[in-house]
Amino acid sequence: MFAVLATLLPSITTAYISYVENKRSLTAKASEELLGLSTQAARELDLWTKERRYDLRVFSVSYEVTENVERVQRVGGQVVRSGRAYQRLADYLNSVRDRFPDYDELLVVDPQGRVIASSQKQPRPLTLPSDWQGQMRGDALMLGPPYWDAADQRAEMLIAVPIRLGANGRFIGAIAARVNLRGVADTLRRFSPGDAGQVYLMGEDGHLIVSSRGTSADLMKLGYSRDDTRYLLAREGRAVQFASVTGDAVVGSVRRIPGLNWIVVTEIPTVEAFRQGARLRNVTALIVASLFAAVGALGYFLGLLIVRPLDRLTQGAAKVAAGDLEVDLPVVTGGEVGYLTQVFNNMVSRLRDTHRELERLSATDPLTGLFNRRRMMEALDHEVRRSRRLKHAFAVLMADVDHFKKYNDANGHPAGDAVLKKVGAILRESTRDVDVVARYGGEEFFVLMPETEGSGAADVADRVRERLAEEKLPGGSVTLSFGVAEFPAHGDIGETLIAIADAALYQAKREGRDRVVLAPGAAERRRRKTREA
Ligand code: GH3
Ligand code: MG
Ligand code: MG
Repeated sequence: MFAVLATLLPSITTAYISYVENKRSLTAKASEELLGLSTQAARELDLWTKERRYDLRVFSVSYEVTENVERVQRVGGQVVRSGRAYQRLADYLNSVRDRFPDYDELLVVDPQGRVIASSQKQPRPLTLPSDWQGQMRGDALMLGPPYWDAADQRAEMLIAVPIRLGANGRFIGAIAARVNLRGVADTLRRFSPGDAGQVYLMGEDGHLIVSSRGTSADLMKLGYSRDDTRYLLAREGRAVQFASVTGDAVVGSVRRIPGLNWIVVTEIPTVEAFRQGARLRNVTALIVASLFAAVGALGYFLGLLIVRPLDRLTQGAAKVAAGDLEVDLPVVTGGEVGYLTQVFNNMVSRLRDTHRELERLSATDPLTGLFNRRRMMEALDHEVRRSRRLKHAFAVLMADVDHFKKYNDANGHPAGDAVLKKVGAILRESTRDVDVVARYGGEEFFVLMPETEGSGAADVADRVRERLAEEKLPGGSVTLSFGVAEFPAHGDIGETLIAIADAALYQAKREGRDRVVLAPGAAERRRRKTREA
């Protein structure tokens, strides 16, 4: 967990900071580009209008126009489409129109706005804005609202300049032109930001006029709400994120065109603007995820390497604390943990040796090396339970050195000790491995003989007596008296058996020592037990 956190926190923080920085620099770059483009587009469009005004001015001062406007004949207010003046006017308009393909139709109107002549044979009805004369008086140019000409399938707008005559500049009519906005679309296309981006022109009320993708009736029906338009205009000259007319999320910039009630909008889809940022984000996420996986795995294995042995150590220590010294841990790692495991194993091994030694000392008699009385009692208890379960017999022998006090007195204690050692050795050698030989106390010995009947035990005792008799001891020969009892014939608990063997031993003493007495009634009781069974 620590390794994973230590990797993740710094890398995620770094990634976040670089992402934010990157986004900011991308935004700055996009804004710069968008602002530049919209400014250039606005300038171009301003220029475009100025060119149109200039063109129409040139037409309006032409001699063909000024000379003939007032000469066209009328009947009852209606223009007569014939006569020299009319023809010259119409010819002039036609020839001009042929040279300037941007103008779909050129017309001459009288001060009341009625068409006098047109470049087309059948002039379409002309609707001038109500304040057309006012507009022309101001900057000598009238700009009508852009519209979609359904008949000819094109976006157009009406432009007009006054025709004046003489030194005082008398207003005698106007030259009007239906201008095709295709040219405007072409201009915009040059400033379109990238393949996905676009530039478009809209009126100050928010409706679309032309776009860098061209002109269409549908496009002209699109538009922003009044609030959205206000929002964008309030942020003129800045790059902002907003929803385009099509609803897509875009980054864009708006610019008013001075002198016209038009706005240029330059925009690119947000996704496009931040594509680089998104790629960086994805790459970063991938790197962080791989780091997470790699460090997680490493951390996990390190954890196993450190935690597992520590776990084993803890469990081992708990076992030792509970008294189990048979613990030996595998040393699988090097380093501190491996060393600690080794030290632990050594410690437990020494503890085990000490424990065994203590156990040995607590169970044996130091002089003879035989089991002591405590250990003997345990063995007796165990044998009683075992034989009871298996319904087997076993025998116990109590032995006592005869007149040992005298021997001691005559030969000294060290010689007496040597006798006790000798007796112990003979007892040990004369019995089987499974027999338990113990020093019961002073010069008394005890032998437990599993799977043995009293008579068998008495035979063993006789053999011991014979061997002892052959022994050359420094202070002369020594004899032993024995008492023998049998399980379960003489008793089925340890204490009873000892008491009965002891009684038999005393009987042996009383009868003159150096003999074996089998407790009475063993054969008798055994017979009774067999009968009962
Ligand atoms: P009995 O034939 O009736 O058994 O006579 P006894 O002298 O052997 O019996 P008693 O109980 O009077 O004396 C036992 C003697 O054993 C007394 C003691 O000095 C001696 N003794 C007991 N333990 C040791 C020992 O560890 N070493 C030596 N050298 N003598 C011991
Ligand atoms: Mg004694
Ligand atoms: Mg004795």
